[in-house]
Amino acid sequence: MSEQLKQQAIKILQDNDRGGYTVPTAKLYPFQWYWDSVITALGWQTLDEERAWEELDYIMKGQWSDGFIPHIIFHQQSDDYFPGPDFWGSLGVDDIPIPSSRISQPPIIALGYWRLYESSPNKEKYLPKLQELLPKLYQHYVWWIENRQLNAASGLLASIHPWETGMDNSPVWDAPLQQVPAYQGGYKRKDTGLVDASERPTNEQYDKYLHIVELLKSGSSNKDLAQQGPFSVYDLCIISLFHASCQDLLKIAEVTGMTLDEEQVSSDASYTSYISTIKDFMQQTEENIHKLWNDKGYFQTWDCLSDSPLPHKISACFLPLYAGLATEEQAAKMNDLITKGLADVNFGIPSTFADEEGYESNRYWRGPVWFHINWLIAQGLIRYGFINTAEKIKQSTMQLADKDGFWEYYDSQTGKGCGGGSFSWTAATWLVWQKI
Ligand code: 2M8
Repeated sequence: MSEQLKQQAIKILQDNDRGGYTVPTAKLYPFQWYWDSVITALGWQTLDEERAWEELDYIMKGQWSDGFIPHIIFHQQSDDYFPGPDFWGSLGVDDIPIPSSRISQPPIIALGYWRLYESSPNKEKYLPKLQELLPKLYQHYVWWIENRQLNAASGLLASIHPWETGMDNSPVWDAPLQQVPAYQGGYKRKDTGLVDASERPTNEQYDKYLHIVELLKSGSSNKDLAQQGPFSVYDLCIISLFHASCQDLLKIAEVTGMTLDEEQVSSDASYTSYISTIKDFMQQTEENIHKLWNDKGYFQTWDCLSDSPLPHKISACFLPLYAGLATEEQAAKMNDLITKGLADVNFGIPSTFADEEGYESNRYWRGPVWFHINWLIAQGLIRYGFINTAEKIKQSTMQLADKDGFWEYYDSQTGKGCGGGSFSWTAATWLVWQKI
């Protein structure tokens, strides 16, 4: 381990700390992002446990009363980012505790709390906190099930915006985005003033992203958008991380004594319905995820509106490994594909595999390497016993930081750091990964 890199990673978290929450990077992303913050909290835990818990608590401050957790929480004002809280129509709205966006992100809050608790040397200190949090966590996961499960008992969740999937401009969204009209209002992007436009989504993509925001702002409900579109997909990042987080949620229920076995059932009816809803849903996911299996050896994304596969091989396709949703045989096939995918680029795993149409080695989610996703896939491979591939991913990813420091993402051919610099989840993932 390089002591110098470690100090650099720590300094990034400290510099991006805004007092209770961490921005992904200064200027480009000046607010709190849901899944960034959870990953960042895991990094904080390697140096300051209390600060790590606080990071997650700041996400929970943004939770709406119906359980929804937004993908951006605008704790403070900043003119550096577009679209801000005014564009999302969330300023001064009664039901929105802190101005925020109106879509969510990979729902990993329970995963975050569980991992902090699991590795804490001060478990007795944090147990009451988990007890207090549990109802709100349940509510969040049940919100997803109630609002995004299109067909009863499908066990699959629809995502209604590319931003929600976290993999904004992945080529897998090119086809479904064709059905989305362009936003007609005027606006000025801020991101391309800060990062080279060749590393960011195109203006045409932004026009479509904003059209969906406009629909949400003018009253379309999450449920309606999931059912009717214009964009509704089964994204494997959301589905897998939801499932993994529910496994952790049940562990939290277990340690807090709130699992509600038969004898407790009568004493707390609301918990009972939460737990059974979540457990039933998880069981359905375990069965129906296999409908997304592609005979080329991986899980594929699905367009819910045209009811057809979106077969791009992207990093998300391999996240069912992290959630333990694959069979042993499927895991072995995915291990082969990952091994090949690693060989096709100089640094990897890339967000989009190099043999896929639309692959671009330096453009955001179309081919660059992202630390946190690679860490999750490596953990998944370890779960299935593919230790060597996991180690290869680690080496191939970690050397990017040796080469170029902590960037948002890295060109999968040249290894050059791209997007925002001094990036929180990259530094955090490095801190966590170098320890294991
Ligand atoms: C990127 O997305 C935001 C919109 O949410 C943007 O480009 O403005 C994505 O990489 C997303 O996954 C990430 O959470 C966010 C902040 O790092 O940036």
